[in-house]
Amino acid sequence: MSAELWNSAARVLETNWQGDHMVPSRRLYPHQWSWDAAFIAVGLAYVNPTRAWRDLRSLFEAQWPDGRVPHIVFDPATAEADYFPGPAFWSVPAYASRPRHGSTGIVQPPLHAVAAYEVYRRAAAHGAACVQQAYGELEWLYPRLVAQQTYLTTRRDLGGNGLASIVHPWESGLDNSPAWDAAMANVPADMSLLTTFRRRDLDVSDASHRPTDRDYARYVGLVLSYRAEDYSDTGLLQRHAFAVECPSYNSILGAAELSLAQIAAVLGLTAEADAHRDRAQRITQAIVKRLWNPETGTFHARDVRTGTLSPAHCVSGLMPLMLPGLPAEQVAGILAEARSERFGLPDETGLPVPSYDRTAPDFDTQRYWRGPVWINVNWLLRRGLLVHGRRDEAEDLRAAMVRLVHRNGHFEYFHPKNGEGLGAPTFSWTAALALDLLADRSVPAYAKAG
Ligand code: 2M8
Repeated sequence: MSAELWNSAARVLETNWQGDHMVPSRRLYPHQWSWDAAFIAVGLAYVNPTRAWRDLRSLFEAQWPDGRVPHIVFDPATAEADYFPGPAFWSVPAYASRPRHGSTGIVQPPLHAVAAYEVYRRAAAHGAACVQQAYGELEWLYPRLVAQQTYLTTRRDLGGNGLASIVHPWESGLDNSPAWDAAMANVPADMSLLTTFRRRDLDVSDASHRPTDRDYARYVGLVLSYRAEDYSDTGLLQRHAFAVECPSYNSILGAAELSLAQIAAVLGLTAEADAHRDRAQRITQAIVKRLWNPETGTFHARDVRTGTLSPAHCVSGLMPLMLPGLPAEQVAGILAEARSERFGLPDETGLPVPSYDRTAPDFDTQRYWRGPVWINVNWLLRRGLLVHGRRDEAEDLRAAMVRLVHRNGHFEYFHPKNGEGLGAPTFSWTAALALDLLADRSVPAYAKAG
């Protein structure tokens, strides 16, 4: 089974390569996406490390002068009509050496330092020239990764609590997650906006698997609001209808500091390595202080505008497990939640965990981030289990992911009851992470470095 899966995954990554970047899927997502590039690099590291570095470089060449790494880098060869909202809609001005309309103005989870360290770590298997290449790439990336963290921890600390706020659900990567329902209820849904634009996603996928028109009216309205001031973050909380501290986003922010500590150590920057570890610890503490609900025993998203925690139990609440400094009480809480009937680790269902609470009345088996199983968040959860020494459960989860993708294909997401493939059929991060799941059973290095 593993050779067959390995080869099919490598083929997906071959098919979706577009000269200097990888597309998540040719039909549905014909540009480069930010956090996809991180997951993809982890898998490309095995089959084509040069492309892994090229993909990360293409993304960071589009970094804004303020440090933000855009959530989409637009491919100038792709027509405006092939993705909505496209480059003209975002209307990003020219910056640095980039032409206008080159990217979006929002961000995605900063997983790239984690990915870059993983690609570096694997270089040894490809020989000395590859190690030298990896070192050079880390040198180039390091200051850019630091600038990304600085942007998120300063300009985007809208609540002033040491956490980054997302200002659009797309920034979370978990687009229509129920985690945003309460905050999104306060965002005006101007349905007339949809008469001016056409949803391209519905041409290429089933409407019952995608966010609703009402969601899209709000998504578009939020882009217009941020765009109105050229994506400035100054005074944003006062004039923008959505600002949320997400446990998954901020856990990745913390894990990135730990990977930056390792990258700094490789580059001989010892004092900087210590500073990154301190920052990771501070982010971990802020996540516990702001996003832990002792009554539910898990983590939830906090609406910065109203100060309230979302009541929804979402897979994002399990993500702080990837932080080695998480206190024992919270580790135990996440493990209990992950094992419970809400999420049911594979010994209950044989499947990886769903994106949303299986017992919730609005659990939806098809609609995107409101129920289906996604490989990327399960891959992060498995890392968390390894970080906290839960090797057996990590192995069960690994086996469940491998089984699911082998049986059903490299789909974007999967039905949480029968495992049927949903969304895009040849999806890059599913293929890339399948390679990693086949190849690597080690504990993430930053957990051991402590
Ligand atoms: C999905 O998001 C895009 C918008 O960014 C979309 O629905 O059009 C999400 O699953 C996101 O996490 C992912 O990065 C992106 C591309 O795979 O697709």
